[in-house]
Amino acid sequence: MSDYRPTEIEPKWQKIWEDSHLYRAIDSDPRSKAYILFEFPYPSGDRLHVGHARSYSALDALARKKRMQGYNVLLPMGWDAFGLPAENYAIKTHTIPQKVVAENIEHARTQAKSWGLSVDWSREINTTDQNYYKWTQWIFVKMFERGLAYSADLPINWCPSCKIGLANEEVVDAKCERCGTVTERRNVTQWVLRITDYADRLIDDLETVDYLPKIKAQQINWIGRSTGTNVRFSTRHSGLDPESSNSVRSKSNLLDSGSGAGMTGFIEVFTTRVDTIYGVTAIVVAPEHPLINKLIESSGDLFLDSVGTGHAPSSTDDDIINEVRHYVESAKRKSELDRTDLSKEKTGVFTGLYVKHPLTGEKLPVWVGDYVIGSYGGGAVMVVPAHDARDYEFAVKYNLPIKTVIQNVGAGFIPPSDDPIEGRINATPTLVFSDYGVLVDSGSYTGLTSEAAMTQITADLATKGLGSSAKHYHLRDWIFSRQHYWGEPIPLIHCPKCGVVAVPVDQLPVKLPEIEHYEPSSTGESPLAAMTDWVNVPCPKCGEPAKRDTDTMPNWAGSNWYFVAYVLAQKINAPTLESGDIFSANKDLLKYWLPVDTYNGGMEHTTLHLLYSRFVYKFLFDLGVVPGVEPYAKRRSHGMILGPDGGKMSKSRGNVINPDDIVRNYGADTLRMYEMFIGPFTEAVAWNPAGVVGVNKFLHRIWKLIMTSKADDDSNTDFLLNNLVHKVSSDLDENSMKFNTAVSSFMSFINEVEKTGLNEEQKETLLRLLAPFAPHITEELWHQLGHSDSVHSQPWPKYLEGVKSGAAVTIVVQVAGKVRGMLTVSAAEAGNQELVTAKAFQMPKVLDYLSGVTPGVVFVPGKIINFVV
Ligand code: ANZ
Ligand code: ZN
Repeated sequence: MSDYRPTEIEPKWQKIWEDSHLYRAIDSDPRSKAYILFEFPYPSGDRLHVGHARSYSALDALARKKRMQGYNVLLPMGWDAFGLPAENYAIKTHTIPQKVVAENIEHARTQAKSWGLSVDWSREINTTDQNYYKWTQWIFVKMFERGLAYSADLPINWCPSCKIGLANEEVVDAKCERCGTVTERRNVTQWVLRITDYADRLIDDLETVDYLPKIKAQQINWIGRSTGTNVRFSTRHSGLDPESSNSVRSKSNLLDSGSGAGMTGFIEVFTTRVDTIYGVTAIVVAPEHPLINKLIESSGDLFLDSVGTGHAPSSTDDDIINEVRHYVESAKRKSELDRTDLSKEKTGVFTGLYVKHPLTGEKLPVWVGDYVIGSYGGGAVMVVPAHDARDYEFAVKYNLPIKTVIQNVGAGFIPPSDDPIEGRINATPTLVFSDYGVLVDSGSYTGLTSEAAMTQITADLATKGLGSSAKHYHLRDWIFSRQHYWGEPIPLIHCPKCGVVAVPVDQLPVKLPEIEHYEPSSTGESPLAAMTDWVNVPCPKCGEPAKRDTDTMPNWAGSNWYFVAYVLAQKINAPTLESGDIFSANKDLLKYWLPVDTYNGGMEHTTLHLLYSRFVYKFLFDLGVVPGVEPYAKRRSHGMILGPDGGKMSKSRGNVINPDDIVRNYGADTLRMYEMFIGPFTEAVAWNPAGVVGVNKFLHRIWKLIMTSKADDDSNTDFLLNNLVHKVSSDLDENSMKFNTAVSSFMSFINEVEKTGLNEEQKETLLRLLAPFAPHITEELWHQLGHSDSVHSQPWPKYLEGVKSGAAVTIVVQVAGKVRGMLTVSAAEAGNQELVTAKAFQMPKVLDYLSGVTPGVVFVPGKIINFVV
């Protein structure tokens, strides 16, 4: 054999590896375990792409090195196959999703196998397999039983084109994430998971894991924990000036009948800046605030009652109510994203109501404005135009006074104008001072720092029963219902007598029935609702006629626990009739393998997939069925691969690189090594066809070097090879992930040794070192060298201390930090301080400065010697 022919050797070795179970992970083996995970792919019609190959090649290299280091490695793979893409593809191709998914998986599996991944294929899982989703449903039933799943009438984002309710995170720029259509809001009864119960733990437990800092930040920001003060603005006006006009009223009955956090007689706001409370000039409530409903409903009699001052409802009152009603209706049509977009103009309407400032007793007008979100804090804000940009904008637009109460420490103080109008006109948004500072014009708090004032004011408000310190989260509960066919059926039954009943665990899975019309229905109901045979079932509790829930789970459901499923894969795929749950029955196994040691995937999954799966894992921990509170000890992310033109790869741009073509033309080893070589792992990089050719040439040179070169007596090769061992060992490591520099150090090594050649031992070391990157060529060459075992079962090469170079080394000689000359010694001598000192003392320049003194010596072996006087 003389030529490197990847298309011949690659399939050959792939088959031998598979037949010999070379990459099997052994349950409960006494070796240390290493669980290495890449995100399982969605088997789409577009097949696996070069982005998958990037992550899989790199993680496979890590796994292979770990195996050679003596670890019991688990590198599993499976298919995340429920969800809209498959359903949409099925609709497009007029093929049932079951068939589409089976074909796509078949194809993707063939692709992945052609890349020579050291995956333990005996653990392959598929989220759409009924044996798998039985347990997805089981987790839901447990959540339901524990009160973590509840139903709610919620305004959902409705995509009129996909005809589906979307979670907030599936709406991007007010458009459907999948099809780009502008979404609408609709109220639908949904199943919702109480992820907010876990908000603190989802933040605090991050301290126990090793994630890229930006990934941790994403988790924390998404949860959005914010600490501050709830402040109550009283709606009773005793002691205030009597109102002088009809449009200025104290509708005490109306307001007393409840608002805010269940309090009566108050509007409660949440603020992170209670130090600015003396600068409050209005209150703005969200259109969804209960007060607004009451106000709208109060037209006519209730309105009359609520005035409480005996005067008749005037046309002004009706005008106000109508204006508020219109405003609220138009707000409903806007998405939350639009409403909170800082660049959008703030709008609002005066409600005709007033509240009392809790510290000054001042009368403050109440407005309704849609930049306030109904579901956050108390659904109301105190408006501090001088110190909050949004409030400033609102105040300028509606002529509300602007009062400066925080002064910048250090910087020159801009005195507040006595004339609020003038202050308003002269002010520009850059004058909004939103930092902490020192309080001015703030009664007895004047002079305090913001920090001190926040503590003090919160305490004082608490004493008066008008406030308390508070924590709020931007995270919302997780809408878990989809009105679609291609998902796990929600395992609940609606009984007219017993209410909502969970399907008993021994009756799981609730199988997704085969169906003719799986397209979304225009009613917004799931297509399952039309399957009366399937829908009508006896109630599991009372036996009376009842109906199945017809919603399905979101595409996240299966990926929430798939890394747990890999551990139990054989048991999931070939279920026995064991009673009880699969997790409890296999506690020891889970304890052995979990948590995942290194998890890598796309940056697009580091917010929600990570958050959801961490939540579900914590829930499983609370059930006592998994061994820890965090599923992934380490999380990394790879950058995207862009097209050769530097743009995002897309069919429409025509810049998509198909990994199958690379395998066919150059072989999988070239694909793998190029994908690692392409650039820093975490960065987005453009595909470069010339780079592929370069890597392929490199592999041809390796082939030639191993097959033809002979030992040459050059003592420098051992030195270079030993350095290569050092470099590759530290680059190919889950803590550094410098796959690209590892590959380039192989390339420079080849440049150095190609002329001199390698001896047998050096060849073997090189092959072992290269095996994780290019598993096929190294396996073939290993056998060509006469071995009958696998290179992948060999120990990882060790870096040897003290291997010296035969080449010359230049050492910088300094006296008192100034360079006085260069000294050339052999590599063997370069680390010897005494010898280098002696030689340096023979240099005339050095002697000039040092004759007659005994200097101190600072020696950096192989680099610098500095004499200190
Ligand atoms: C007065 C104030 C003065 C505020 C100031 C800020 C600066 P985070 O950090 O996101 O929690 N806010 C409170 N509830 C809101 C709601 N439902 N919709 C919209 N905005 C709301 O933000 C908390 C701040 O956002 C609160 O602090 C409140 O404005 C506003 F100089 O209160 B602040
Ligand atoms: Zn019943």
